[in-house]
Amino acid sequence: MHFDLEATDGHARAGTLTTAHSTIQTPVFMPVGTVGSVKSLDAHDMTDILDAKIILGNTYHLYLRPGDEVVHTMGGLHGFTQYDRSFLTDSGGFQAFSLSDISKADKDGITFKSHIDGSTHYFTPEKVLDIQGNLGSDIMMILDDLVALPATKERIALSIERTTQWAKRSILYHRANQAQGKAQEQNIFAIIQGGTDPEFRRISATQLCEMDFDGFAIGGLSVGEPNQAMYDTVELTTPLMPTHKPRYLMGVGTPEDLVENVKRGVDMFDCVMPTRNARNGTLFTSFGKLNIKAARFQTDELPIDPACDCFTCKRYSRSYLSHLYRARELTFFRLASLHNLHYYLGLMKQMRQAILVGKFEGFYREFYAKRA
Ligand code: PRF
Ligand code: ZN
Repeated sequence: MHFDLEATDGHARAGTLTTAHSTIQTPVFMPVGTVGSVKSLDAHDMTDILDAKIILGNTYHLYLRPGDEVVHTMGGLHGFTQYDRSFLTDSGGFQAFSLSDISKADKDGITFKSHIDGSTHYFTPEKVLDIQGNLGSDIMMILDDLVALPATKERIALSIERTTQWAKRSILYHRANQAQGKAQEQNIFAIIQGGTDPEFRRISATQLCEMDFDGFAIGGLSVGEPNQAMYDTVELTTPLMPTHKPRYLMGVGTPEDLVENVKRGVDMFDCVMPTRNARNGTLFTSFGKLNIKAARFQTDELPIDPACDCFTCKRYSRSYLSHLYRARELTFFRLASLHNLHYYLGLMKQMRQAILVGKFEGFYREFYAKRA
């Protein structure tokens, strides 16, 4: 993997990330394809219609079903899904923690129960890299130890200590695999934890950024804390991260969150929001959110956003989409997801363009002015 930082404007950055499967211009938003599909869409939609260069998959889900061995046999995520560009896979720690009835971390890993059949499983730092090896993702995330907030200082201290220990095991294991000729095309990112406590964040960032990872993520945010606390935490963390490696803010966020965190030096994002909101009728536009459920759209001949040139807006009226939504037609999920993802990918492109020409501040003002 290669990361080329092309321009900075204030703290905002524009770069190019090259993996074995695609060239990714940053800042980038990665659509979420948890089980190997971005919900309601397929590889053709992601490539030919949306032109997404990287999508996110989940170790937790794919390990439980269909099983990483099955994916491996079918040619890894690329062969299995027929999406031939980049995949980043999350490690499973966060999903074990948020989806499992019970999950319990000890010094070596995380025990959890499957949300599918209740069976018990154990993830260690090495095990989640083996799974991601079978998945063949371009970027693998390390196992991290998460805490439910609010948490005691002692619990957060333990979380960052464990995350550092697991990071050490992860990088050793991965580099040893590579020395044996394995995982040659795979990259590995560490995940900074520490809640919203500045001191814990500093310790976690410093310890992890000393290690030889290909990139670094900021985890443990967007878990219910106030927006400003997230922004402040990102603002104090990014200056502690290496300049010439990609920075990924996990599970974030709203369009405003993307703008605020690009401004603070983040390069990569993922979030279920554009696809999840699409499915419940909330559509993102240049003038803010539009709820297709509103009665006034039943006879509205305009597209979702007259300023949008997506697949859906070029063809269909609010009236038709309102009808599909009310009739619970599956076609609605696809058309709405295509629009929302096009909006998210377009927003990132606009920010990148503004950074490249040194006009991020102007972009920022206009972004908010249009939504006022
Ligand atoms: N860790 C991992 N995955 C994540 C997170 C994290 O902290 C978050 C936090 N918003 C989303 N996804 N491994
Ligand atoms: Zn559109």
